[in-house]
Amino acid sequence: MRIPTETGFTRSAHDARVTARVGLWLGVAFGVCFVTGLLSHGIQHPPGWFDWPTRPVSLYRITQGLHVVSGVAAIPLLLAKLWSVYPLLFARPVVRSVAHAVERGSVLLLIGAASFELITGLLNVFQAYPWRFFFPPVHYAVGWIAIGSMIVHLGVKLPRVLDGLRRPVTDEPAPARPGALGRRAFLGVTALAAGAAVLATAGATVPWLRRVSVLAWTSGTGPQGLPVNRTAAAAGVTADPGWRLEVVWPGGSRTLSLDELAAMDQRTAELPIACVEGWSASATWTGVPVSWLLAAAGAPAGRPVHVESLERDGLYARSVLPPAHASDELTLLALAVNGERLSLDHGFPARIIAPSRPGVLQTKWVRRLEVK
Ligand SMILES: Nc1nc2c(c(=O)[nH]1)N[C@H]1C(S)=C(S)[C@@H](COP(=O)(O)O)O[C@H]1N2
Ligand SMILES: [Mo]
Repeated sequence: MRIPTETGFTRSAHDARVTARVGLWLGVAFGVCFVTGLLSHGIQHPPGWFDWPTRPVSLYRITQGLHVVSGVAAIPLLLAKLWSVYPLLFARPVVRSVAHAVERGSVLLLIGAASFELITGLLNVFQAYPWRFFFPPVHYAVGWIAIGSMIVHLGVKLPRVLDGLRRPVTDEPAPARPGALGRRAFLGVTALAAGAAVLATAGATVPWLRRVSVLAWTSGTGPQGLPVNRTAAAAGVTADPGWRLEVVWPGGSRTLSLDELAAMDQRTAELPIACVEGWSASATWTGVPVSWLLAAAGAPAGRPVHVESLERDGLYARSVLPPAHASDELTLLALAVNGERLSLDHGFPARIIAPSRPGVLQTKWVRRLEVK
């Protein structure tokens, strides 16, 4: 099947074989991005049936790394896809039938939603928030619109997609104009651009790529060899010599000073901070496993634990450790990182650091643990 010739749209990049292949790559990138995004959302707002494992310790680092990398790869793929079909987008008449109108509408929605997701996501990687809405719920909702309209689009175009994929790209006609990109060259350039975009950002989460990742500045270093996401000054937190940790459970409570915590059995573990914004970094953390701490205090085990920060009203001043994380011995109330007492910016006097968790849930400046 050929793309209608009424548009004069038959050559090179503007060809069903090319469109189908770029579309397939884009579909895979979107699929990976959507599933890993759902996971990240589920971990941060877990429905009752959802349990996220605590092992391997880097599981969230990997899924969120895939989310960012697949989203970044999708940007050049979406541009190539639009380039490949754009004469069709302006084909006349605009509406031929009800079915055609629905199909056109779903394409518009898909382009709008996909562009919105990729642009806001990319800005988020650079920690830029030049908008007034709260990013996560909007990014999440529009993700559903993008995937929904993509599935409609794929359903409608399936015969043409399959036909395009079945036909080889190699039987090329002579170029329409001297120097015009042939089909294979166009696909090659598209793949290269996607690869370059990935390399430019993946260093934010893959340490050995850091040197080639020009855009991955966040992952570099900070105090104690680790980036700081929100400083103590930004959070309005100061060091308090009279600090005591409150531990509360149904029917009891205890407070512990920093000296008392430091005198308890400690555990040291290599654990990553994996920020939802895409950077991640591993460090060696030392502290009291939350499960040991609760047992020593006499609090019940196997329940969710609510964590509260000294920070008063920040978005990430609170988190909940689900039972699996609360009972994992690698979930630490950390007092030290990389062999030094925590600096104020990394959460002094104590912070949560747990395996396979988004950075937003690794609460700094802990003031209170409440077993529910
Ligand atoms: N109380 C509090 N804890 C917090 C945050 C915050 O804003 N407030 N930011 C979180 C985020 S988004 C990340 S990625 C990690 C980063 O930890 P770091 O600054 O020690 O690297 O801390 C988390 N803990
Ligand atoms: Mo983060």
